[in-house]
Amino acid sequence: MKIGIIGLKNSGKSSLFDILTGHLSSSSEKPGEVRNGILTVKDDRVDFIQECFDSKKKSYSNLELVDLPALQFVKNPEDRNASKILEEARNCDALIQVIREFSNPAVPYPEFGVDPVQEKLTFDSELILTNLITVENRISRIEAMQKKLKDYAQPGEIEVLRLCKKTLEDEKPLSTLDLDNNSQKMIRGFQFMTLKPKINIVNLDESRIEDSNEIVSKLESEFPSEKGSFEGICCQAEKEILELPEGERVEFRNEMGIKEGAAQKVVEKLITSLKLIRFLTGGDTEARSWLIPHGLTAPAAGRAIHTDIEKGFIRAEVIKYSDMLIYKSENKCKDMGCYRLEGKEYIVDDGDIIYFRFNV
Ligand SMILES: Nc1nc2c(ncn2[C@@H]2O[C@H](COP(=O)(O)OP(=O)(O)O)[C@@H](O)[C@H]2O)c(=O)[nH]1
Ligand SMILES: [Mg+2]
Repeated sequence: MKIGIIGLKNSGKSSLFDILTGHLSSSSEKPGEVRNGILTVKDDRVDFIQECFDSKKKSYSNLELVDLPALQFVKNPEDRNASKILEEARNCDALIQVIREFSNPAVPYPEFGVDPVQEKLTFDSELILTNLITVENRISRIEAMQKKLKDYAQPGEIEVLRLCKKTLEDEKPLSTLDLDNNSQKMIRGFQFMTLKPKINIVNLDESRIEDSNEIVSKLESEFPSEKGSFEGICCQAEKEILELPEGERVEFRNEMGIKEGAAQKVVEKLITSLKLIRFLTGGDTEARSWLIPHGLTAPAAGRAIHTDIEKGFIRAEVIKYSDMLIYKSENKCKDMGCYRLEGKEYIVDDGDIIYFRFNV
């Protein structure tokens, strides 16, 4: 799963990318360059499973991260460089929008000053406008072609696009539209950015870390349709923490009043906003977690490991994590009747420890 970091220039996108990927040298960042990295989703349950199965190694699930240079919303479609960055953003499955709250006058800020509400409004309206241009172009094209060929375009596509146009003209993101599956399918190819799942990270000033809840509440009341998607962190402080030897980090956190690591907070937000779950696997060689969308059946979940599991699925042998916490071994779970055999209709749950039987 690929997550793009977007926002205005100097909002702190690259700083956030460095924190989430554990990079410490954003000085290596070249202007205008797209950077790719990996966000490791740490999970204590994997450590526990490793002990229970006595596995040689452990691996956590990952998310791909993309540090996108400030999007240049140029209206001229011939501008190749700008459209390349937009294209990268379109290819992401979800977005993290960074909003500047830190003051630091040495870092150039937008003409309206340092104002998170204005910054979000400005950036959002650019996204909306970009989508509106795409929608209008497509509608004009369908209308022109339908004069020549009666059945040009899928039936119903133009109606869905007109609905999108109306929403965007009302300055609302497409995510506020309640589209049925069929309509969603019709517009999937456009990869509309205002339709993607998104979380908002407010990059706090060092002096306002303790006001995080208040700042986040204010933004949530200004943007009610995105309630629950905001999180406040201070990129500067987090970077300083990462540069410290591990033993000194906790003390520094306490001094700064930062309870939880930023990476953990962002990961939790992503998991809840994107409706993801993690299932686990254990064995002699490896204990591991797998990140998947919620609601998948056992064979579809197995695809995260290998497509053969889905193709040749026989059954899933499942231990609930809560049972493993009590009995601490696979055999004990079996003895206690906590080893469940599940078929292809089984919907995988967060924390399921699964052994897949398959045959290809
Ligand atoms: N004081 C302060 N400076 C920050 C903070 N976050 C980023 N900066 C600085 O702002 C500048 C721009 O940040 P950067 O992450 O490169 O922004 P980008 O343009 O969105 O990628 C850098 O010099 C950062 O060190 C912060 O929380 N506090
Ligand atoms: Mg940058």
